[in-house]
Amino acid sequence: METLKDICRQFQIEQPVINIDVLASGHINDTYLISCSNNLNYILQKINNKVFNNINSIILNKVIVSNHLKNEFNKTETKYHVANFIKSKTDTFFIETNEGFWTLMEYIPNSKTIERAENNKQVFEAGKLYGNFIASTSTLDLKLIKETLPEFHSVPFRFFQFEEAHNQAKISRKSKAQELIDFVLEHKTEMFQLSELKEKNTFPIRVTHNDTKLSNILFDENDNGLAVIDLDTVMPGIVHFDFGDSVRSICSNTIEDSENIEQTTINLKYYEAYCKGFASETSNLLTKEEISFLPLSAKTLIYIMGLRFLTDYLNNDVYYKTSYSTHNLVRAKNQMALLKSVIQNYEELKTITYSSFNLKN
Ligand code: GN1
Ligand code: MG
Repeated sequence: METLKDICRQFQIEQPVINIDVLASGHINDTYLISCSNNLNYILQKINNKVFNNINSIILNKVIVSNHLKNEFNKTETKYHVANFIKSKTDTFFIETNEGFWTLMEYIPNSKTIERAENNKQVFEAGKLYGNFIASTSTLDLKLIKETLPEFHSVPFRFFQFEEAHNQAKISRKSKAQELIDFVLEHKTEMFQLSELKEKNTFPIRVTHNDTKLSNILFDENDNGLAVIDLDTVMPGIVHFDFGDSVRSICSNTIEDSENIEQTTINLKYYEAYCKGFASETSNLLTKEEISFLPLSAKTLIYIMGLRFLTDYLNNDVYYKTSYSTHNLVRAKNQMALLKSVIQNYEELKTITYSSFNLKN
């Protein structure tokens, strides 16, 4: 087996590697911080080849979007950063070993990631950056971007996967999850709406990030947003995928791994800060239909993730990294608790959304 240092040596970096730290981020890929002797740092990532099998298209999507963002930022003198890919010594953007595919990227100096929001400013900045991502990629030719994980945010597809898992699940796991299973079935009709509207071409297709969690934003030490990272799931999609997934991840009062169901509620102050940040970059771009269904996207994306964690629990944990046997069940319960809170506060969410985007009710 090649060591991580051996892997790094296959990329075009001149200085020797002096330290490697594991970065505990993400449920799918493995990520490392590589420190070199001249104070230059890099991010090494092993892409999970069970989840991502069309590696060429994924890398191409990432490179095309990064280059496009770089050009847009230069044109508009935006302060945001884009992490450059370091090519391999054979001039490719990734290398392949028995264990999977590896990419190396520049580390953006003096940057930090945050797992859970600590103040309104961080949330506003995250909204602004993810809004900027939608706005900046709106000038990119959509035909260049491949759908690498088909139906990634399709509710009918995720529901079908849930049904398949349910049909073959162990009785013990099914009975532990019964309350959640009932909840999922009870809300099915409403949660299919966004996918149905997409099928009817109600919304423009845009370049979307599709994994807009808080930890995929880099901040500086004063909580200013610096960059959007983790472009693995960049695909053609609808703005709701990004907005809804952010609300799920950024505007909850707990993290998705928390067992504290009582505290798992929507934070309306954060929701407002997120909307304001997102609207500051996108309100001139989005259509009336897109804006009016943003609150529904919050419900839907929370439902999708709850469903996916539940499905993986019923499948005996084959997809997400887990640390204990009920880890996926805990995550699914957390997401469904958040969904209940969004349902209870839905009118307030709509009012905040429409006023942030200056849309008349
Ligand atoms: C996965 O691996 P990570 O953390 O970047 C998942 C996302 C989920 C997220 C939940 C390819 O992302 O869809 O929202 O976990 N990515 C994939 O934390 O399935
Ligand atoms: Mg990701």
